[in-house]
Amino acid sequence: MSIEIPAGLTELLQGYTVEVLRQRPADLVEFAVQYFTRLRETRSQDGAGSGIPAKSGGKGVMFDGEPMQTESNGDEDDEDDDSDFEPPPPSRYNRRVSVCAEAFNPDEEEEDTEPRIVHPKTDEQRCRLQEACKDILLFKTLDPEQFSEVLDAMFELRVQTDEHVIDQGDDGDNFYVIERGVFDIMVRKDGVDCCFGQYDNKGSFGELALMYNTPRAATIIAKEEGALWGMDRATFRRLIVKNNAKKRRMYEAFVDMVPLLKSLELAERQKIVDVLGAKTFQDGERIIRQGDKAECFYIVESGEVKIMIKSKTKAAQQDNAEVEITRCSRGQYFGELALVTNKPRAASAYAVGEVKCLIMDVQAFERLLGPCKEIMKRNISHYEEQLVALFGSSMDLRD
Ligand code: 1OR
Ligand code: 1OR
Repeated sequence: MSIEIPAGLTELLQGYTVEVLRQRPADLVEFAVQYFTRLRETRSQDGAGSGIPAKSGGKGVMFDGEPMQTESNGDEDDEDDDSDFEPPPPSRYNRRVSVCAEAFNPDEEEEDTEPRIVHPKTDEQRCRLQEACKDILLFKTLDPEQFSEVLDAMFELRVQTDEHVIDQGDDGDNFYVIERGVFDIMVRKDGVDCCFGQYDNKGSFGELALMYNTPRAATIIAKEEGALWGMDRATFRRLIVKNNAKKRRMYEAFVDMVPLLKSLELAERQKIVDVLGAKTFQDGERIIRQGDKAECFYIVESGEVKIMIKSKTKAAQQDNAEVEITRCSRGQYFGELALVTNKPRAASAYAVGEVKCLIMDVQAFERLLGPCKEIMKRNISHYEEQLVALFGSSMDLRD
């Protein structure tokens, strides 16, 4: 028995498949409806009856290699330009497209046609902004020119007590850096809103929806009057998302070989790379101070880190002497204990020679390293054994 494949079917499906691979829409059916509707419109415009658009050489709906523009369902006011089927003019092409249709491919060199956004600032504002941004991990791998563009594009924003800066489920508009204020992180699960953490006068949020074209993953509520710096979506994508392609090239192979992260899926490790910051410490520099509140988790990329603890003997306590308890080298992690136990830092960490660390903030740690927590807890129980061996009693490192 032979099955006859209708003329044009292969090309038709190929064209659709290619567009799906280029644009990676979230909803394949919705995308198919839009794709084939446009295809039919081209055909009727061309007066061709074959089902294969003449304009695109039989390959489907493509505009001289430009990705197809698609609009979300609810975008009623844009219906009228659906018939516009020539290569879209730059203004239309650059316009914000619907969340599910915008492609995410950090490896793709997007054309840099967006106008640079500059919000003029006084010297005083720029100082405050620089201070707020100096420890933002997402900015740590930018080159100085990109960082300066980031600062130019940011705008100041005041928030009131109980104000929702972000609502879970919304489309992403801005990324935010905290200058001051306390903000609750609320996530709705099974219809119940739960508080999963808090930003306390530092940090940043709102990157996920912009990075991955997903709805907002959490609600962020100001607990007091506060000040934020915002960055628009287009600038975030142009600078930060593009930089993520570079980060993936730089760190993916390394992160793949970190023993702690071995149990994670490839996609989970990639997400870790997306939010990692990198920082270099000079010989003798203190990375963590015993007793401090914990904000970050560290993986050693190069060099050696010395972990020191204040001795429990009376004499040593008086002169504040520290004893070395262990060292961490390439691929090893530290700074997890305080995050897992919700306690102050149990020891101090110092660079031995020049050290480069990859750093993750506590929110990303909670969000992405859940599956590795069991391994960390197992290792923490070894700390306790060593503590007993060294000092003769356990300091109760866990809750
Ligand atoms: P967004 O663009 O999705 C909400 O908007 C933001 O909240 C999100 O980016 C993050 O910047 C921030 N899960 C999801 N989003 C979180 C989380 C989080 N923490 C901060 N954000 N967690 C998992 C909760 C189940 C971690 C809680 C500590
Ligand atoms: P942290 O967040 O408490 C200090 O910040 C870090 O030093 C800690 O996480 C661990 O990652 C790391 N006891 C306490 N902290 C240790 C220990 C340790 N080893 C590494 N860290 N030990 C108990 C000895 C008194 C184990 C020694 C081998």
